[in-house]
Amino acid sequence: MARDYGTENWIDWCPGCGNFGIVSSVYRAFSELEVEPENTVVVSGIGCSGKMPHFIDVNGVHTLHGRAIPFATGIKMADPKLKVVVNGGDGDLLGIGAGHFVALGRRNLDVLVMMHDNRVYGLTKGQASPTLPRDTKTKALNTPSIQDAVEPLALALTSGYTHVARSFAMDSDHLKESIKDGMEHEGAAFLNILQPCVTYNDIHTSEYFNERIDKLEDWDPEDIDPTEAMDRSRIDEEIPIGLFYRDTETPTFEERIAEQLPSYQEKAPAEQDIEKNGKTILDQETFRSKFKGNLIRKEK
Ligand SMILES: Cc1ncc(C[n+]2csc(CCOP(=O)(O)OP(=O)(O)O)c2C)c(N)n1
Ligand code: SF4
Ligand SMILES: [Mg+2]
Repeated sequence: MARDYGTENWIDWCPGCGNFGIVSSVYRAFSELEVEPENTVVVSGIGCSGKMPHFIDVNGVHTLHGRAIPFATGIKMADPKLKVVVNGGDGDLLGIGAGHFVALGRRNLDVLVMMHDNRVYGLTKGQASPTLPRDTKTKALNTPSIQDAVEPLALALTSGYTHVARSFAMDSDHLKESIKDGMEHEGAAFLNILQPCVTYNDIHTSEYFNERIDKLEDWDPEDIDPTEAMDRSRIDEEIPIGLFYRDTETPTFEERIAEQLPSYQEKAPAEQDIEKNGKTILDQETFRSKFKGNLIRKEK
């Protein structure tokens, strides 16, 4: 059941925050997909969005600001059978972490990136994030922002992500389905989630998004090129949401490695003994017995 994916940790987001919509949609998506907690890892950076792993009962790593994607890359490459999901803020992924965001697309590594896009730095009290449009004055700013915004979907499409979608934190059914689609895709998947920050963003509120959102209809995400997807995803008077682009032909990074190193898919690095100068210094059995206590999920 969806609630089985919750934890006992106190959720300290502000009442009404869009992050509640995101975490509850994750529970529903994981439940419907029957996600195996022991084979799933949620990786986050720092921000209000970065707290996600504490509230989802699968493996989790709360890393450094901007560095969720490098951690996720290491985890996935060490053990390709794991399902790896990144939860990051717009500042985390497109400010300090922008280079890593681009690199993941170029590699087409099988990781789902969910971006909590509230257009502000929520945790540090509302500064302008890279997705805040120029000339916008949210309540924590003294004067309107003088920087242009990055369009996350356009960047994902030009970086090489093979699954590119947008959803809305307050539309749980749409978001749950978008998360499921992203999890099922094999390759780098990007899901931009429009998320109200009720405390610091008084411009891009739930009402603002509800008035403008337009769900994609009659659109085949597989029968187009990235430029067409970019045109269709552009935010104008209306904000289109849905799956804009999917490419199942481009090889994943795991496949590219296996082509050069056939043993990679037979025995992943995480399944190998640790050796030094040809001698085993830590075998798998000893290694796993040391961590056994951490691998048992609490009875609910
Ligand atoms: C290296 C580093 N630089 C800056 C910070 C301070 N910091 C913490 S969270 C954050 C921004 C959070 O904004 P965002 O990523 O959009 O997440 P949100 O809180 O909005 O979910 C910043 C600048 C930090 N923790 N580490
Ligand atoms: S500051 Fe904004 S993003 Fe952070 S918990 Fe509060 S409402 Fe949510
Ligand atoms: Mg943010």
